[in-house]
Amino acid sequence: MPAVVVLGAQWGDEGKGKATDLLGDAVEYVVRYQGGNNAGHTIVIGDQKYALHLVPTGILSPNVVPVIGNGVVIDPGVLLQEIDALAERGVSAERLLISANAHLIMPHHKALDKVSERYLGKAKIGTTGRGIGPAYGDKIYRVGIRVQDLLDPGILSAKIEVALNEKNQILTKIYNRRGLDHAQVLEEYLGYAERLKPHIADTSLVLSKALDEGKFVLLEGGQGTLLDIDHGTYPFVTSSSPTSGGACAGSGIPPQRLTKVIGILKAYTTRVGSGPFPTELEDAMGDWLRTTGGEYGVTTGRNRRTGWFDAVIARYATRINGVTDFFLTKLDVLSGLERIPVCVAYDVDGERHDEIPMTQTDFHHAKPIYEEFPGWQEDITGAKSFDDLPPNAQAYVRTLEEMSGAPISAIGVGPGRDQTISLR
Ligand code: 2SA
Ligand code: GDP
Ligand code: MG
Repeated sequence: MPAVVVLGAQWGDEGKGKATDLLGDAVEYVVRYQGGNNAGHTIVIGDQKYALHLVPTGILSPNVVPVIGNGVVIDPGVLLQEIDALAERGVSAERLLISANAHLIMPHHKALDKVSERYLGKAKIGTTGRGIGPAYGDKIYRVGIRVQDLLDPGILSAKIEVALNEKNQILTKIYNRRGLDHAQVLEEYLGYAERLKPHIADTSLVLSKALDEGKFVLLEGGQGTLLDIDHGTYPFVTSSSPTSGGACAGSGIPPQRLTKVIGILKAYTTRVGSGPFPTELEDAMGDWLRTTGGEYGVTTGRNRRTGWFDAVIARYATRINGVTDFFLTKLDVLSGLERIPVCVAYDVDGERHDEIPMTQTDFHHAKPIYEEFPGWQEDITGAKSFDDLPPNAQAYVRTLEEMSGAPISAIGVGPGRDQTISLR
C-alpha cells in the first residue's frame, strides 16, 4: 500500500508535474493536498503540452482517480473551466473526486488579494492574485465557506451573507472598491454546485479504503518547501503547507502510511514573487538561465527569478520533509557552461552559516559561498542512462546528491515524458 509524496524542494516549479505524470502508470490515485489555482504544472506528452492548475496531474493517466483533498482551496469557476478545456482535448474528468471539506475561493477573496497587494506597494508578496491567502485566512479564522456548503442552498446563502457583511465593509471603506452583490454571488455559486455535486466525496475515507486495498496513492504538492507557511521564507510564502507534513493534513492520510517522500529538485534555482533568494543572478547569466530554461510562470506568465543551485536549501528540504529520494530536473539546461557554481553555505555579516539562518533578517543578509564545478558542452537531451552523461555532468549530479543528503533516483534531461534517466 504505497503512499508516496511528490513535493517541491525549492521555491516551486521544479518540474513536479512531469515527475508525477511519469509515475502515472503505476499509480491509482493522485491527490492534490494544498494550494489552489496558484499552482501551474506543465506536462509534455509527445507534441501535446498541458498546463494544469487545480486538477491533479493524474487526470492525464486514464486509470488514475484524481482527488482534490481537503487542504486545497478551490475556485469553482476556474476548476470547471479547466475541466471543460481538458474535455475539449479529449481528457475526461468524470472520475475526479473533490473533498467536501475543501474550502472555496470566493469573489471577495480574489478582490482582497489584488487590492491588498497593491496597498503593500514595494512590500508586496508578489502573489498570483488568485485569492489564495484570503481564502486560507478565512479558513483559519473559521469563517470559510466549504465545498459541502454548495450542497445546501440555504446554508450557502447565509454564509455568503455573513461573509459579505464584513468583506464589503473592508472593500468599500478601507480599500475604496465596489462591494459585491449577495444575490449575484449566490446565483453564480449555485450554478457551480449543480456541476460539481457528482464529484463531491469524503475523500479521506476513499483514500483510507484505497490504501487498505493495497492501492498506490500519490500525493502531489504544489509550490515548494521554501514557500511553506511555517517552514518557508515567511512572509514571502504561500498560505499553505507544501511540505510532507502538509500532505498528511491536506489529505487525511496519517504519517505512518507514507512510504516515500520524493523531493523534486531543479539543477539550478528559481523563484517567482518577492522574498530573499541568496543565489539570485540579476545579470546576463540570470537572463540566460531564464531563456534557456523557459522560466516563466505557468499561471501568471511572470518572469521567474533565476540563480545557481543552493545546497543549503536542498539540505533543508531533506530535513523538513524527510526526503527519501530526489528527482533532479532540468540538468539539460546547464549544458554549454564552462563552470557551474554551487552555493555550499552562506556568509551572514562575516559569519559562515551551513544551515538557513534562524531569523528573517539574517536570511536577507545571506551571501552565497560558492564552490565551482566544471561544466560540459554536450547536448544531453537524448541521454537514456547515467553512463550516457558526460563525466562532468555525472560528477555534478553526484556532488548535488552528496550535498543534498538524499539519493537522486531520477534525472530530467528534457521536458518530455521519455527524457528521464532512472537511477534505480
Ligand atoms: P499566492 O498566490 O498567495 O500563493 O502567492 C504567494 C507566494 O507563492 C508564490 N507562488 C508560486 N511560486 C512558484 N510557482 C507557482 N505557480 C505558478 C507557476 C506561478 C506563476 O507554476 O509558474 O505562474 O506565477 C506559485 N504559486 C504561488 C508566489 O509567487 C508568491 O511568492
Ligand atoms: P511544477 O510547478 O513543479 O510542476 O513545474 P512547472 O511546470 O511550473 O515548471 C517546470 C517546467 O520545466 C515545465 O515547463 C516542464 O515542462 C519543464 N521541465 C520539467 N522537467 C524538465 C527537464 O528535465 N528538462 C527541461 N528542459 N525541462 C523540464
Ligand atoms: Mg509551477
